[in-house]
Amino acid sequence: MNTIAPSELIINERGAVYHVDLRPDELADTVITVGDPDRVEKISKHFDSIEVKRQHREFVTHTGYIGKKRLTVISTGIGPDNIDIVMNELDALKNIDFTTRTIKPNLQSLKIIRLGTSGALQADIPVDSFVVGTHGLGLDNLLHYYPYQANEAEQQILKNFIAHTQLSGNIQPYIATGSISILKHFVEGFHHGITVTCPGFYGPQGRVLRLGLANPGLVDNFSSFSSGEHRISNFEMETSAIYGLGKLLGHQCLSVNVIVANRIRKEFSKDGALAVENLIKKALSIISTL
Ligand code: R1P
Ligand code: URA
Repeated sequence: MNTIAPSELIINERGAVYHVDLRPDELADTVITVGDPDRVEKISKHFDSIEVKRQHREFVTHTGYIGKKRLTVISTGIGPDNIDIVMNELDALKNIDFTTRTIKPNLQSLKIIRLGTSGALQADIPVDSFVVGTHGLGLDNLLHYYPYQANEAEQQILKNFIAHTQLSGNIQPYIATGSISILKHFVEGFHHGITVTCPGFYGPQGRVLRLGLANPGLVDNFSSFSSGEHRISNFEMETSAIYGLGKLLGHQCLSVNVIVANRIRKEFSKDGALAVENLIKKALSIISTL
């Protein structure tokens, strides 16, 4: 059996995988990811008990229980590059034997739910509302480093998106679908739509401070896009990478975001902290029953 070399899977002296500094026994089967390290405590304060608290770099992890449900909440920091680290290390914790450094014969699936913040791209999705990403449409390039293949339905949306936005050359979009089985629990009180994932907050999301834009029409093109019943609801910086790697690794992933900015109405939440707290409470009431 092939063993995975210490240079490829780095395990520290605690027996924990390097970046997230977690041992296999410290990870629950249901994982909540957040971008902001300070949001981890805002979630775990709702747990009945906390058994594990770890921090290494931007990766803060708390594992504990709500009732009988064991949950891990972990911060990823900002961006798809961090998602590459977190998704691969979460999968390694579950599906690689750290003693023999071999892939386990029976692979297991994690439930991974992102609770994030995001910008709305439709006038009718107001600030402080909640959006579930039916798909992650990636303008980052992470999935291009893996043998990723969109299915036929995904390819059709992508084809229509490329035709509509005329994106080509140095931006090569990809698309992956969120977990339908988790999504069906997030219906009442949630908007649904395609979440676009951008490799930056300013230029890649059409924000102009001192620099101009290479693609000045991009945000308008997002808002006016539709493909059958699908339209783009929002953008942020992690979802497509979570959905794409989740699909390749066999995990069930869903991204749920609270809208802090509406880019069409040019509005920003008057109390973003309260909006995040409201999302956490509503999402935990669902996640604790999954
Ligand atoms: C940008 O401000 C960050 O906020 C959003 C974006 O995806 C990006 O990570 O999500 P989080 O609030 O989860 O970090
Ligand atoms: N996070 C983003 O990436 N964009 C926004 O507009 C708001 C939050």
